[in-house]
Amino acid sequence: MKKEVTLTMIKPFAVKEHNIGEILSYIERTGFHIRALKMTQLAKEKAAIFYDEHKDKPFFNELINFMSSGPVVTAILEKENAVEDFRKLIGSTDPDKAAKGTIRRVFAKDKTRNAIHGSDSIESAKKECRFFFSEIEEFMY
Ligand code: IDP
Ligand code: MG
Repeated sequence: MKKEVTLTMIKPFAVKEHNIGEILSYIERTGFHIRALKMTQLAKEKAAIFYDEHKDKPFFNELINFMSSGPVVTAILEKENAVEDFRKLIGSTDPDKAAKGTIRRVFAKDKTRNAIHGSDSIESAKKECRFFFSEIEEFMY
């Protein structure tokens, strides 16, 4: 199977709870190769662009406020079938529904503070990698 990249972001609550190391370690142990990594904080405007597809949802403002409330750690992950496998690894959006052993089941607090992001398609992954790592072109295949 062809190698793929996906974009992850450890969200502010998980950063605040000192879970960066454990989450990255889990990601590496399950076969993902970290190709780029940065810690940053999203301005509200940037968070709103990232989550533009949800702009009409009732939770949008809460989501944007939360996502800009503190630092995030974002990374490009590489693996065969990375997009689909990483979505499986993080689990359902709602941590109460996330399967045992998934990152959200272990580290999420609730639906908003659900610990981590993972791209939902190959197309989104490319777009999101470019969004955070515009300086790195070689990963954008
Ligand atoms: P995903 O992160 O699993 O792809 P999406 O539906 O794309 O889930 O939603 C983006 C983010 O918006 C979620 O990760 C979560 O933080 C937040 N979110 C989604 N649905 C709700 C909700 O019903 N209440 C509060 N926050 C939500
Ligand atoms: Mg999504």
